Amino acid sequence: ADPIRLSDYRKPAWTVATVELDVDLGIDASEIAARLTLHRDPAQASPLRLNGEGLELLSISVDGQPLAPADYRYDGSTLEIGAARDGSVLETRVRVRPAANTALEGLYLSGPRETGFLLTQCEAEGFRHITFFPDRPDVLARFTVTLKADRERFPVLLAGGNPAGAGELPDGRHWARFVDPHPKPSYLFALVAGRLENIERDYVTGDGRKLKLVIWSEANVIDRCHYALDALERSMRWDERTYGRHYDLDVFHVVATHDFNMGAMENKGLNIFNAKYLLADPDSSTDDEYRAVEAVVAHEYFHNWTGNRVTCRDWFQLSLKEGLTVFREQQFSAEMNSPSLKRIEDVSLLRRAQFPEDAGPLAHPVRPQEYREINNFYTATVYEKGSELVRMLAGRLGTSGFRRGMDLYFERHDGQAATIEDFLSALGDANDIDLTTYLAWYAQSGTPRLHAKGLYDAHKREYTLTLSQQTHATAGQPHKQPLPIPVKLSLFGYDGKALPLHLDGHAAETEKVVVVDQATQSFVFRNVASAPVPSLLRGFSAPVVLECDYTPAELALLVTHDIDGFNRWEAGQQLATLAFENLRSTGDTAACSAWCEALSALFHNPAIDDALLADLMTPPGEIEFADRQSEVDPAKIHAQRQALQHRLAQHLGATALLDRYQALAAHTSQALDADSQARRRLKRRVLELLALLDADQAHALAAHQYQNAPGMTDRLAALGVLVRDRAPQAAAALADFRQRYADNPLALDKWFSVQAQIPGEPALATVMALENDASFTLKNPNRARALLGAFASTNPSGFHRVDGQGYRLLAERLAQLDALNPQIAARLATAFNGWQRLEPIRREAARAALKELAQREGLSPNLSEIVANVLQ
Ligand code: B3K
Ligand code: ZN
Repeated sequence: ADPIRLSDYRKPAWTVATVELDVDLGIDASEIAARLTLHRDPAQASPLRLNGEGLELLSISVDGQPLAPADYRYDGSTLEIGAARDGSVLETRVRVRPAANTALEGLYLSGPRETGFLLTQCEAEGFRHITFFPDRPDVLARFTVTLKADRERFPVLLAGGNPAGAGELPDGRHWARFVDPHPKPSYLFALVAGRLENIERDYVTGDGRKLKLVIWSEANVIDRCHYALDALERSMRWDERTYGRHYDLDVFHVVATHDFNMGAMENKGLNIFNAKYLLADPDSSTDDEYRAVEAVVAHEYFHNWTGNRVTCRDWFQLSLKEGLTVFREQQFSAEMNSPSLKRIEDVSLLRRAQFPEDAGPLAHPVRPQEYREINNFYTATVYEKGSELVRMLAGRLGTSGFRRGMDLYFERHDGQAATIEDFLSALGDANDIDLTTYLAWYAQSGTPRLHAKGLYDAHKREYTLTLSQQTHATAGQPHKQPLPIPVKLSLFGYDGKALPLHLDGHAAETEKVVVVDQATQSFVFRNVASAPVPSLLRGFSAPVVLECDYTPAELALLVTHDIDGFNRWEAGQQLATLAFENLRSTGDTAACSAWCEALSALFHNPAIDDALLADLMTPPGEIEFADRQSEVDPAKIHAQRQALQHRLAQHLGATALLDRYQALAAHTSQALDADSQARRRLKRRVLELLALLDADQAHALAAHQYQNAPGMTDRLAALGVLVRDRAPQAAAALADFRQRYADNPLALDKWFSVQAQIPGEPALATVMALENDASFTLKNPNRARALLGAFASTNPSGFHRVDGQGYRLLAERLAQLDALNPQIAARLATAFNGWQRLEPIRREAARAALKELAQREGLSPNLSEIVANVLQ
């Protein structure tokens, strides 16, 4: 089939004012009766065409008249009806099969058929698997949903909107009705039915609406939902305080499921969460997972305004809701936790996940021009780079200007399906600024490289900074334009003090933003007493790769003297990268020594935060290092990165590391406050470094830490060290973990992942053995990701075997998985991205495995699109 193109967008020829759904629920078969009131755009002549994917049509009528087979045509994906007029009422009845739905899109069963519950996932195009509808986001309709089911089997019946009645039916059945007063696109529809428990809390919005917040889960995990409920309340207050946005229904339902294709879903009034991002307790969740729960709860809640009240005109605009909502979540999490640590985490994610995407055959603009399978475009580019674009806009406008712009955006587009242009116009108009130049960021793929060169003229006391930008060609975009790149900068003197900046007569802050919007631009700073060290792109002010020929001493100065945590970390990353590259190319150790010395000074500096120190002592990951090379040998990169860390460990010394470990280990609290989390983070890093110097001692400490851990963070950190090192104590710890969490699938996922991450040669045999574990199944997305995703996407030295067996294993599993769940198969297949830059032997092996996969019969459109794109 041809791709769908943004340039082909047409307004819908038919819209739907109201939908009444009557759903008769059953595990094997459910019946959906739909009554749509239709409107026709008088300017368009097309007949009524509705989406409907694989539906068993039981009856159909228009304006009360049953249709004869000759009156309509249904080919399994489109229903065409000649007889419909403006104002017509269409009634259909269809049957769907939830228990047989392994794709987890549409209406499906979570859990075993005897005890599991029914739920839906509609974004992006799942609603068409439930009933006939113009399943596109610019058709906004009022939904009334009535659910009917056996009371004993389905005691809880939920749908989006406000509760509007419930009651008994004959034969032990019951019903419940929900009316959503807010018109919404079909992708935000949801229902849930089954045996579920709940916890709830009253909430009064800032504008006086009294409502209930209710979290639902299966009985055995309901005790682990309290943290999410607190996080939800914090998110709601924050959105009121920060953006003046209040919740708008009488109830907010959140449901946890173990069977979910993604993290969570913002269905109006009925969010559905992958249990991984909702459940949290100290015994089975790490500190990182607690923060992830808070972040995802906030993200989905924030969608109520950025996504639901203002939705997207078409799926090309996906970043309008996703980039913006990720940005809002990042602001929230920064306020709830440490801003520097949050920024470090987000920039690391961008570099690990988005930069490689933007550098290879899967590169696409934040607003793609075309797609075949929309589910393949829920990418790091749309989400994370999209968020960076919003951050640049927000930075340009300042806090109050951005708020003014957001207010205008909501005022203009509430209840509408909007575009990126609408967003930029609202932000710009509210501030009398033309932001249209930023549209180029949405249209152009590839990560710009920003080259910086400084020249100091001692005689004139002038410092000239020349910044040039260049973006490499990407698939379909041979020629790139310069983009507006905001560069936040400071100049440091050699005494480590930030200098006042005199630029174009303006004085005299020590930090300033210059915008580079040409290929090359120079900025002249006057009155500079001595040659400065520039600190560029502070706070990561634009999603670019900075290339600046720093000397090791200059970077060390920034690591040592910058007071901003993020910038200090960033300088450390650059210094570690320089150290890494010099060691491998020329063997020159100067940068490595500068890195070790700067970190050693910080290690002994009591003023620095433990968590920041832990991050500072972590060099960029193997994927980030690989991203900078043209002939990648993942085994070598692993070894070289280990060697770099070994030098750091040596420099710090076993005694200092051991002392620090013991001091940190003296705190045994499992509290979640920032200091306790920070200590655990540093303790783990120190133990990992110690393991490079004195394995026996570190393993003994890890075994002890494993046995005595008060919570999952310490337990998993210790297990990780033992397993990755294949320490003699690993087997016992793994057996203990396996048994301890036999009934906790989320914890068991970690047991799979930690073993799939064993570096190098042994990983493959481990993964293959784990596939035979009784609890392994390809049917559960979390489990498949925990084993195969961890292996293929987070363990480069294990996956990229020189014999190609990693590639063949993945290809084989992708084909199997594809038959069950195409979305998950397509997502895991992106692990092949970057194969073109592998060294020749691996490259050929990867190509062969991909080619063989591409040629298999019957691949889903999802998987074929990724495989074809990655191969090109
Ligand atoms: N909007 C959903 C993602 C839906 C993915 C569909 N394949 C979750 C989120 O971004 O909040
Ligand atoms: Zn989202």
